[in-house]
Amino acid sequence: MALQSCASQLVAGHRFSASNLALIVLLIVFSEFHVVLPEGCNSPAPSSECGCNSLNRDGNDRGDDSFHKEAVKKYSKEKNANPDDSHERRREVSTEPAPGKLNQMVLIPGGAFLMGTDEPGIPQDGEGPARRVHIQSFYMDMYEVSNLEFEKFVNATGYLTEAEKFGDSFVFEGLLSDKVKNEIKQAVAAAPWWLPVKGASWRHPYGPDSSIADSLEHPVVHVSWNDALAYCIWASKRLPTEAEWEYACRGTLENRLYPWGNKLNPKGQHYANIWQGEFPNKNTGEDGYVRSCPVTSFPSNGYGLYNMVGNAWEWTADWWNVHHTTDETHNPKGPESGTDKVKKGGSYMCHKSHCYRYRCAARSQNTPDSSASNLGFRCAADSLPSYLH
Ligand SMILES: *[C@@H]1O[C@H](CO)[C@@H](O)[C@H](O)[C@H]1NC(C)=O
Ligand SMILES: [Ca+2]
Ligand SMILES: [Ca+2]
Repeated sequence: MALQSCASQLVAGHRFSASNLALIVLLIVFSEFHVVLPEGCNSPAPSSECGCNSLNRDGNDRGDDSFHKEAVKKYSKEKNANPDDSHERRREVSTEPAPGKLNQMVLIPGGAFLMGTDEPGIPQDGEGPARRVHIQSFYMDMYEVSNLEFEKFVNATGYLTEAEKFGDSFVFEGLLSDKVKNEIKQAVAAAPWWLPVKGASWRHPYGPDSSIADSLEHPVVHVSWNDALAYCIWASKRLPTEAEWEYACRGTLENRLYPWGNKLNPKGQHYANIWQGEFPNKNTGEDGYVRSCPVTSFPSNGYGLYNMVGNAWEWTADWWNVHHTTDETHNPKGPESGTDKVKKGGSYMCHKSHCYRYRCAARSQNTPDSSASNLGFRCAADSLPSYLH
């Protein structure tokens, strides 16, 4: 398989010390089993790869819904309403979230739309074909889940994210201090700007010497799909399906590239937090931000949703698959099982030259236990949680 050449790329040119053995193993395992080849390994096309989908832990992909079932039990209202538990379990018992500016939802009225596109920017991602999809009314978070809201969840439940349990997470090199960078001897060869950083987590998004003190209103990052689901269940919400996410992204517009239309910068204005300049060496921050921005920044789309594209990638409920039928469907939920989950919207690292994924039809994937400095989420719900009434 072509995979082998990528595997050798992955470790080529890096020195490994004994203390890095675990990581080497992780990288090798990753390189052997990762199912989606980084761009360039299998395609002569100009690179459209941000390396975002290379950031998978080798993990024991459950490929089923066991985590979902566990989390539903652990973070459910029923469970939370039961106060006579042991101390240990009480820590897991959450109070109901308080309504705040940042956990508001909007109604997305049901309807039909064209999901995907017949003019894919990145065909191998399975952006096509365009297909007619019916969506039932649902609620969507106006904003990406912020550090502030995630901290409420962690305070209430004692939840430990997977990055904290594993002890590391992937951080974009350009955002690390020199001190942290110099301690790291390896990278993902197909995407060398991604470094596995010990101590990186949602509380320390740019490495152990960083904090969220000044970015409480920024999207929480370094959260795995499993972490995202646990949060949504705690908040009496759920993750959006990919179809719901894309329907919401389009903001009532038919068959447009972006939530606001087809022009990236209408009237010279920026509508999303992406990358300007030369990726990965120079981000001019022309849109105001070289890293994440507050979840309330930039104009909202036709449904009142902010930062659907750009800022942080957003997990969806669906398993990943690149083959879609053109059959008309109702509330599709994606494949029954898989190894990776779908993420949507691109991030502050996306540039057309390298990761043209800040479009509603664009998509990418990671294993459900993966986390990175540009990957977050927002929740959906069938009905408005009572605390938001
Ligand atoms: C979480 O708990 C800490 C420590 O008690 C507190 O300082 C912080 O304000 C709490 N965060 C939120 C969002 O409530
Ligand atoms: Ca930017
Ligand atoms: Ca986003």
